Parts: sequence; C-alpha cells; structure tokens
Amino acid sequence: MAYEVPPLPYDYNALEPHIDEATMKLHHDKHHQAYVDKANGALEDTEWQDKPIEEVLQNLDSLDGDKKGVVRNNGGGHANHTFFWEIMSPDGGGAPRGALLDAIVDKWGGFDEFQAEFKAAGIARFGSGWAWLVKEGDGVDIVTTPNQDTPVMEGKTPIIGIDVWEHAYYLNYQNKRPDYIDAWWNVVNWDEAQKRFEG
Ligand code: MN3
Repeated sequence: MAYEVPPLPYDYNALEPHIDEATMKLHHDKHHQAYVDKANGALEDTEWQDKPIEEVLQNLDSLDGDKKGVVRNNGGGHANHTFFWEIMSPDGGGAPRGALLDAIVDKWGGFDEFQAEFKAAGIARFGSGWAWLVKEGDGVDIVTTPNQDTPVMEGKTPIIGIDVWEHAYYLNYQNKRPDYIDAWWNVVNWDEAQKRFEG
C-alpha cells in the first residue's frame, strides 16, 4: 500500500503559542504530503513499494540511480515528519525521567547541559536539516543530518528530533532559529521519547 500522511495526533493549533496553526497546516498538509506523493511515485512498481519506509531508507543502494535520490529526499521526508508529529505534544515540555534522563546526565552532566548542546547543534546545521538525540548503544548522542537524511539510514534510533528547515519556523520566528528551538522544548513529548529509548 502506498504511503499516506498520518493524521496529526492533536489539533493544528494545539502547539500554540510555540508552534503556530498556520505553520502546522502548511507543514503537515502540504510539505509532508509532497514528500509522500514523490516517494510513492518513485517506488511505484518496484519491489519496495509495500515495505516500511525505514527499511527502504536502509537499502537505498538497491534502488536505480534515478530513483535513489528521490527516495532519499522524499522517503526521508516522510519518515522524519511522521516521527516529528509524534515526538511533539500539547502536553509536552519539562524533562525526561527514568533511564532516558540517566543516559542524558551520564553523557552531558545534566539536562540543561544537554539542551545547550542540542540547541547549538540545531543552530550549527547549515541550511536545511535536522538535529537529533539518538540512541547509541546503551547511551545517547546528538547528531545532525542535512536535508531529509535521517539517522535511521545508519541504523540509529532517533529519540527526539527537531526540523530546522525554514518551513518549520519562518512564519512565526522569521530568521530566528534559536528562538524556535527554545520554544520547541515546550512541546517535546518526553513520554514518547522515553518509549523509544527503552524500546
Ligand atoms: Mn519539515
């Protein structure tokens, strides 16, 4: 079955004032839909058309040259945005608990220190891309990816991830990516993150 944009698990305006309704509508209904449509088009009538997108992204080399880049960008866009909607919540914010918090403290010394490192990584990602907290063995690490590349391509498990493409923040924050990242912490769904870390 072809890929579909999953419905948002909350209302378009539910993440306000941190992420505005207009941005959410455009981002979910237009940007994500475009990634899905292009990924479906490229994978149609290939052996991969019914496979989970994560599996496809880990096997890009098996695709024909002309499809490989299209699927990398648009299949990546589908996987990343599906993840992004789930890792945010109107009931989000605060700090993780339990084993995930322990792993963060082990790595950076504290949650505040982690947030500072993550923000710096998101700011330093030149152009369009993502910043991620990923599972690394029993611990955690911060990585960034360009465009719609995802840590999943390298077999890593994303725990949280922020879209730092301008389309994710420009309507409300204009060029102020650091302000968007600061606000984004208020909607991070740490319960979901914890599940992904322990899963
Ligand atoms: Mn996006």
